[in-house]
Amino acid sequence: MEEELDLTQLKNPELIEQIQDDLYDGLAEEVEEGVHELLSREMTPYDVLTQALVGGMDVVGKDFREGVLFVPEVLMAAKAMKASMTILRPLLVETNAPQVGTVVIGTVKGDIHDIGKNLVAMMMEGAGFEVINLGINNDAESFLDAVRAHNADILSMSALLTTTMPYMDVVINAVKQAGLREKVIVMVGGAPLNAAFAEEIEADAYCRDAAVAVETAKELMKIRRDYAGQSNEQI
Ligand code: B1M
Repeated sequence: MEEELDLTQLKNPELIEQIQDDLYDGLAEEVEEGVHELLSREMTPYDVLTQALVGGMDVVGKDFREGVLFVPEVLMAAKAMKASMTILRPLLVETNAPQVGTVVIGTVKGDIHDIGKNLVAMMMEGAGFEVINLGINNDAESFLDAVRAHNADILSMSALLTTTMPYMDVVINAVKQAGLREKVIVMVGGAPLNAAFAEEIEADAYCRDAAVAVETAKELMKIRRDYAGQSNEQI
């Protein structure tokens, strides 16, 4: 019979490696246990997220690309990742700053990838933004409705497929047609995107990862606030 591994005996790097292995194997309970153990060692929720979980998912992504893993295995890994993100979410939100703005975020039409998008949403919440998370497979109308309903400052879109990223352009055009483009900051992200694509579709920013998304959102909100202040002074 296989001996049960005592996580408390592992040093941090070994424990992180173990969590990554368990994530790879889609063992949600074991991943959660490892996450709890790292947190009990006072590792910050952000470090647990980026080093153990995102690090593990990178390996899954590489093997998926190379044909070592297939969709069912990747789904199991994604499920394990999501379970642990549920533990980390309230902790990331706790490190909260005052509310800095409202963000509508979603994955675009035709695309069901949501792990990275949810990570961005969590980190934005942690930074003090109110976040309206629309989930996956959103058409332009769904984004527009949410921007209007929540008077959003920022519209964030995620796409993980080269076939779905062009839909961001459709959404931006719909925002323009609705007369909302001057009102809302548009940020985009996802693995196949880059800054040139963001520029081409006239988004305000491309964000490489969740940390960059938070920094960019704060920066753009500040610019907007400073600009509004200047305009008021001129009146
Ligand atoms: Co899919 N998949 N997948 N997949 N999947 C990719 C994206 C792929 C690159 C794998 C590969 O071939 N190597 C490939 C896309 C190829 C391409 O178009 N260039 C691919 C494919 C082909 C597919 C299917 C077509 C497979 C099939 O059915 N034959 C299918 C498509 C389904 C659909 O959407 N219609 C499919 C399905 C799936 C699963 C359902 C099995 C699962 C998704 C589960 C889920 O999300 N709930 C899945 C997964 C897990 C992946 C990989 C392995 C991992 C994605 C992930 O979660 N990464 C992925 C390979 C890879 O990316 N290495 C792959 C971890 C996450 C933290 O990173 O999402 O990049 P990421 O998010 C980052 C940044 O990109 C950024 O910040 C995040 C955090 O730092 N970011 C933003 C993301 N969104 C942002 C929004 C912002 C800002 C930053 O707003 C401002």
